[in-house]
Amino acid sequence: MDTADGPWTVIQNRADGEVKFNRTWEEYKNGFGDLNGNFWLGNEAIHHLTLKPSSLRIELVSGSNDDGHAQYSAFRVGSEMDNYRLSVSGFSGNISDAMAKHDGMQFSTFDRDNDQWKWSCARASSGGWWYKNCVHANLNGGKYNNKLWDFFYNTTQRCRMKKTKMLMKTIF
Ligand SMILES: [Ca+2]
Repeated sequence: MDTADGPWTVIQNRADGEVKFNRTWEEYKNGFGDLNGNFWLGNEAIHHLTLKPSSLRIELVSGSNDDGHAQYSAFRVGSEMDNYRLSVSGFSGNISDAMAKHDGMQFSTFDRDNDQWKWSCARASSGGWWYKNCVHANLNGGKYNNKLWDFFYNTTQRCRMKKTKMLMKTIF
């Protein structure tokens, strides 16, 4: 996909509520949805893609139709043995660095709880993500209107996103 010095590989896209994101560990592992519409590429594929040095770009559209983006110069997803642990750093963008608090977290789904909360963040949010305790950014919330980003605007703590897209590219 050609955008902001691409080519980038889209790893997540949610433009409408056609595809449900409340999925099992195996589904998040292997990917689901429609590559021409709403989908999660799959943790296994993302892990393998990020074996090479990679960057991450997140493009959001708020409920008020404002565009925002966050970019991370370093992005890596660990192996399944490490529960697809997230590493993100090197933030730039025009919204807050809401992913920072998910840096270093393992992936969780409703059937596999690897978060740091006494209950299950994935069950509470109905989607798989790198939860900590629980959500500062979560683009995979199971309910379509439950895609969240902290401080998308300076003034409001947590905003619901209308559209979300996550892209990655290898750094050559
Ligand atoms: Ca837990």
